[in-house]
Parts: sequence; C-alpha cells; structure tokens
Amino acid sequence: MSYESHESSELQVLNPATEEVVATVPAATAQDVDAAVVRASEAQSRWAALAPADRARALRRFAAVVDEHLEELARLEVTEAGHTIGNARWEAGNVRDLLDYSAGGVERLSGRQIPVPGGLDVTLLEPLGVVGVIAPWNFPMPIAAWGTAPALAAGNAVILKPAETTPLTALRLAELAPEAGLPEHLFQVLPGEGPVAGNALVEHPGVAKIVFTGSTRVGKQIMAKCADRVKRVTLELGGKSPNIVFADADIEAAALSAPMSFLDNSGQDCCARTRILVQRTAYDRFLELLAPAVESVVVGDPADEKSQMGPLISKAQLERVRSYVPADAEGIHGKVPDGPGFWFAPTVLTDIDPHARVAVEEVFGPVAVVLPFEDEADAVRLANATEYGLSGSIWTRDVGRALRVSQAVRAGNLSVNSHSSVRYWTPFGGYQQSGLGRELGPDALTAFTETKNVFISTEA
Ligand code: TXE
Repeated sequence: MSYESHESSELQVLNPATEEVVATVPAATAQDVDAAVVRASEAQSRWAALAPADRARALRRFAAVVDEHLEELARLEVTEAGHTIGNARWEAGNVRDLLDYSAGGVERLSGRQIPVPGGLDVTLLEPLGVVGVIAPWNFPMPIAAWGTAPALAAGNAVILKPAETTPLTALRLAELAPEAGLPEHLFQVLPGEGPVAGNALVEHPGVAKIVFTGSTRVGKQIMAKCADRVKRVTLELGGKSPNIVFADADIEAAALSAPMSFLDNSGQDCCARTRILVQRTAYDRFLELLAPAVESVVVGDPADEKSQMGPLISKAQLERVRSYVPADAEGIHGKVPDGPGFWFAPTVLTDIDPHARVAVEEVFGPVAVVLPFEDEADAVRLANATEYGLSGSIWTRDVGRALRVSQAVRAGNLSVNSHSSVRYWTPFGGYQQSGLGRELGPDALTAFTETKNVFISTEA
C-alpha cells in the first residue's frame, strides 16, 4: 500500500479467522494529518469550482472502477475483517452504489428562492471544505463510503481515518480514486490510532466537519471537542435494538429470520436486533422455532461461500463478548470451529433479568436476549427502556398496530415484518445516545453544505 507516515509506528492487521498477521501499515501522526489537510484544502478549491456535471462524471467513474475491483475489495474485507464473502461482496457493492447515487445528487443539489418584500432572496448551498471521516471496523467499506461519497459530491475533500484493525480496504479505495480520475489528494486515507490521528482530525482547525461512527463513549468525547470550535459533527453510535414479535404475527417467519438479525456480521452491527421481545402467548412456540434456527447457523471460514457467520474482529472483542455471557447461562447455543480465530458461538439467553448488563448494554457479538411481554403498551415500554434508539423490527399482521408501535418506539430506523435497516436511498441515524444527524438518503449531500442566504434589494 502506498501510504507513508512520518514516524515508524505501525498498525498490525490480523486475519481474525486465523490470527495471522496479513499486513503492517504505518500509523499516521498529527503531523501527517496537518500535511493531509493542506493538500486536501488545495484539491477541494479546484474540485468545488468544477461544473456539477464534471464532478458527477468523476464520481460515476470512481463507482465504475470500484465495480471492476469488487471481488478484490470483497476478498480484502474477508481477510482483514473476517466478514463472510457474501456480506463482503454486498459491502463493496454498497460503496459502488453510494458513489453512483451521490453522483446523481450533484446536479440536483440546489438552494431556494424565497419570496420576500423589497427584493429577491436566494439560498446558496456551499461545500464545507475538508471533511474528516472516522470509521469503525465493523463495516469498514460501507461506513467509510457513507461519509465520503456525499461529502465529495457536495464539493468537499475528505480525509478518512479507518479503524486500527481494518485499514486495508480504505487504502485500496484511496488508490482507486485517482485511477478513476478523481483529483489527487481530494480523497486521502490516513490509517492510525484513534487518540492520535483521529483526534488530530477532530482538533484540526482546517477540518470543517467530523463524521464519526463508533462507540458512544468516543462519540461523546468527539462531540465535546467539536463544541470548542462549533465544528459540524455527525455521530453514528451504538444500539440495542428491539425485535418486537406480536402473537398475531407470522410467528414462523419472525422466528426463522430472527437469528440473522443479530448474528449477521457476528453481531458486530449497530442495528443488530439483540433484544427479542415476544408476546407471552406466542413465547413458547417462538422459542421452539428459534432454537434449531440458531443452532444450525453455519459458523466458519468466512471465505467459504457456505459460511453464514465468521469470527469476531479481535481478541479484545472476544473477551468483551465473553464478559457478558455467564459460563452457565441458560439458553440456546450454536457451534463454532476449533483452532485459531476469534470465535464466539451464536447465543440466545432466556430467563434473563431485563435490567441485566447483557440485556441493556451493546454487546457487539452474536448474543441476544429473549424477553416476554404482555400487551402492546408493555412491548413499547420494554422497547423504549434503553438509552439507545437506532433500529428495531415490529412483527404483526395488524396494520393499525404496526403504525401505532412505529410511532411510539423512539428509534431512527424501524422495519415492519422485516429486519432491513440500511438502504442507501433512505435516511439512517439514531435517536438519543445512538447518534446525531442522519446519513444516506435524499438529504445526504445537504449535510455536507452550509446554507448561505443572500438578499438582493430591488429598491436601491
Ligand atoms: O470503538 P471506538 P471500538 C461499539 C461497540 C464496540 C465498542 C468499542 O459496542 O464493542 O463500540 O469498539 C476511532 N478520537 N461500536 O473500541 O474506539 C478509532 O480509531 C478520534 C459501535 O473499536 O469508538 C476508530 O477509527 N477517534 C459502532 C473509531 O474511532 C477515535 C462501530 C471507532 O472506535 C478516538 C464500532 C479519539 N479519541 C464500535 N478513539 C457502530 N456504531 O456501529 C477512537 N477513535
């Protein structure tokens, strides 16, 4: 990989399925961030001055180049993040689609003409300048693209800091951008430690906005630091999403789809439906169907097309997940391969106190709890008994109930009779401590602009 840092500090990239070191990458320093901001700022002025059609064309070429390298990018994601190959292909495809979708927005991004007395009033949507994107390791490619593609489309430059454990796909995307004809230094990737390179981006006066996805703890620190400069910030943080199953639902469909709604990506998904709330009258039937579905999930080599779940990202994450699950925990347990790798078996805990740590904190592993509820009001109360508010599912055949519960649950992304959370066409983000602002969707570009109002007097 072509990136070079000022200092000799390095990041070791491990394959989480084998624990082998697959790459070492120089870690960026605050000095590297300084230099990158200068380069990005120059590139941004030229980029913003291009005709919108030319910016759109460049982003479409970038999308096409990503598409040509889709399999290579997906394999790299399998190697550094342990994602199943099927998921990794979706992820690389998501980068391509988001670049295309954002390119479509470039020419539609426009201000308004507002009727006012005594003159003409127009709003201009101006790019912010240099945007810092700080990405996590759970979806290294898509989450990097959710910040980067609309920011570039709106006329900004981007400096992306990937997570320490997963810098490789981001570095490859940074190589592909100029190959596709994007101006040099418009999109730069600086791998590095969060408190060093990440923090330097947050504190840098030349960075106009931070887009952060990661833990609520670090998100709060970043928000506080951004406050010092009133720096723009979008935060996408943790979740503890409910999967609410009413007795009138298609119980079979709900139970058979429940496992992958919290096991996908080994549960390292901020939208994971880890609190399964089931109406008491359907509880036993639901568990009877859920148990074999969880036990039969194929956990193994993520490069194998048949694997449905891979390892956790790291030893630290494995230990963190273990700390939530008591050795003698009652429930349903799947299987994991022997040998090296950061494996944790699919786990569903029953007979759990709703206030237990595992029932209220984000585990970020393949672990869910099942809790019974009595009626609609009880379901809403349990669903909202969290400081988070990112996603959730509602299973019912009653349309009125689906709408009432959708309105009552405090979360940014709900789905009825489905577990879908992320579509690049629709806004994504959290209520409460799950985040601030929205990504994706028709307004994604606007989040990377400043609105300027201009009044032109007709009376002078
Ligand atoms: O996150 P961090 P971690 C949750 C999940 C997980 C937990 C811890 O529960 O178990 O967080 O994961 C950068 N200034 N999520 O420790 O530390 C860091 O380098 C600037 C949910 O890996 O928040 C990385 O690039 N940047 C989540 C990014 O922040 C800093 C996804 C995320 O790392 C920094 C990931 C600092 N001081 C974890 N410290 C989701 N919302 O999907 C760290 N970073």
